[in-house]
Amino acid sequence: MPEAVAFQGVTDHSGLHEFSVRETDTFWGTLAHQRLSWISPFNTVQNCDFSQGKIKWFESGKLNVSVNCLDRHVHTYPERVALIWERDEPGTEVKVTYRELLELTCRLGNLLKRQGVGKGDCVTLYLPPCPLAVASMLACARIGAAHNVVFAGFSAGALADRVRDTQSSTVITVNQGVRGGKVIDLKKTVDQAVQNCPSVRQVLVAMRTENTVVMTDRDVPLEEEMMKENVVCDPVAMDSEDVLFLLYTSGSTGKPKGLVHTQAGYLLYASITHRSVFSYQDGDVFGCMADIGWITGHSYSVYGPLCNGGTTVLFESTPVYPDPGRYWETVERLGISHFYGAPTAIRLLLKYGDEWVQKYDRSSLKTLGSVGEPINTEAWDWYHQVVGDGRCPVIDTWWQTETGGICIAPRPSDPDSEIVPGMAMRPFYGIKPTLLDAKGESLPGCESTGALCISLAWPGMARTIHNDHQRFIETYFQPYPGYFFTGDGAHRTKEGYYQIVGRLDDVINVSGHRLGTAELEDVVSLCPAVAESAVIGYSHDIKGEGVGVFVVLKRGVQIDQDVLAQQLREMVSRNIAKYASPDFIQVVRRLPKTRSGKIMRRILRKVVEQKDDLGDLSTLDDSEVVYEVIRGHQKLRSKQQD
Ligand code: 6R9
Repeated sequence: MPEAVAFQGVTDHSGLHEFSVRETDTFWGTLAHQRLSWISPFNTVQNCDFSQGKIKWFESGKLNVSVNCLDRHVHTYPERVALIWERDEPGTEVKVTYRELLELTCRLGNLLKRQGVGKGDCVTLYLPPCPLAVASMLACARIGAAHNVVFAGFSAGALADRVRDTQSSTVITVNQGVRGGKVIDLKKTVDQAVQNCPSVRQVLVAMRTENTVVMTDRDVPLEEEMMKENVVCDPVAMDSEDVLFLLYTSGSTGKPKGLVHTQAGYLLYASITHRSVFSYQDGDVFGCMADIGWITGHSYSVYGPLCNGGTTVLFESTPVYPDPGRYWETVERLGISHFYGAPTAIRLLLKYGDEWVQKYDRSSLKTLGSVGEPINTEAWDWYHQVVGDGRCPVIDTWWQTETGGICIAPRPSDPDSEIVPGMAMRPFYGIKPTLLDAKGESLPGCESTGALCISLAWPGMARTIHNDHQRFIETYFQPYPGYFFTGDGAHRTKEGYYQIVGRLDDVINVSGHRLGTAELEDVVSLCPAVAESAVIGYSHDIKGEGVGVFVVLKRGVQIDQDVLAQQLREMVSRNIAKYASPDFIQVVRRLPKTRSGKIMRRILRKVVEQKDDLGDLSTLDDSEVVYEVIRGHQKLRSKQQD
């Protein structure tokens, strides 16, 4: 790591990691000076107190994130490509230079200002990955507004919840999205959503396709109005701890959490991890396949690469459109050096065979990354051997919406240090993981398994949950006082490497997307035929986890199981998103419960995974229920196989 030069006496990777967790303020303070452009300097590095959920970095410093991501690069290399928009239609990519992206951002910033948006406001973006989406994010940052990107696969209901919770005055969308050859009516979804959102004054509509859409008084044609604006927009000086963005993610309750990230700490952490975890260098082409609607898109399609003056790919399509060679054809055509994808996509492509990969020239690739869920060794090996021809390191990166950037990954490390398949392995600089047992005792020594906590604050961590600081404290800081609790379990090997075991709470990970079981149960319970339900995640060979729904019908209700399943799937798509749609729905007479009335989801999961050992059934009110559920599940399976 070139930064190591700044720290006296530090010669190797472990020395630098030790230094970073021992002299945290010196470490992060030095990097913040080196790597960010400040309007006025900060006077304290950190001011954090986990017991109150207080996280503050670089206080009294002022800066503008869009200046760090654009202006300073425009001064040195205006014609360098900032974005490559890999549109759904192969071979139609669009390149945007730093100069062009700054102009686009300024025009949009001015347009937003003209529409009355300013510091302290929130703008919701319901957009697929595209240059206008990135420019909208940066335009918000430029004028001091917060952005709230909602994944454009979410339903009108889910979008409305997020718009209302943020009290957004403005929504930005496109007439239609295009993905996998299909046209998606995004503006229509926005129209539906904002009907119930009184805070929304205007909807800016960009044109992704040529099809016109109905425009109301509230709607503003984005391109047309933007072209009337000046290409210069003065950046607002923001405090380090002003809000940069909100991003919603699922938790243990029915209500998603709006996690809040602020300016300087987030940007520093995104950029430093982007550079050193992936050894990103000038001239490289960074291909993060995640949608901008997730934290991975925020940190590694947008903020990290742009802060580093890099070239970043915005991928609008799917891994199988028009065929399963799409990723590798894109790698060849765009000369991608860093490919950062999700295990679910790798598992899917592996099934199509090696030919789809080998058809294309992948010699531009240097590093392969994985994110979002555990990567099993079969997928890891295929990624390494077939995609990377055994010559590119595979970097399994563990992190969360809450952490802002990568916290555990095999790199950086000393040159050529070992990488163990399927493991995130090494904590990043400044990150001090701790494993705790059920009693909250820190597990000493090396080999152990427990709740993954982090014992020191780092600049990228979320600052609060929007409108609910108490929930922030209760979720992350109260379970293990003195520590940030990640919600994941982890194993530490005798070498001291970390391997993520999975969630310890009621969150399912479907194709790398988080989904709360409570959130789904709330939707299922809206169905008039349903008296009670239990939603579980179970291991699924492509999606990582599948979604299983058990329902008890109301007394006297007679409904065909297929009709019910159809109804429920529709409701889930309408109220949450398609990815949340159940893989199976099983009607049961009763659910296994403890004597105190709690549904034992753990047992249902084992039934579905066909585990012989169902664990301790002694706390069950009536263990016969379990056998009934097992018989019902076998029937359902044989029916599905027919
Ligand atoms: C970046 C992102 C976070 C949850 C996290 C964990 C799971 C992410 C992982 C991983 C095993 C990895 N997760 N990366 N599990 N190995 N490399 O995905 O953020 O959407 O907030 O999800 O995803 O369970 O707690 P987010």
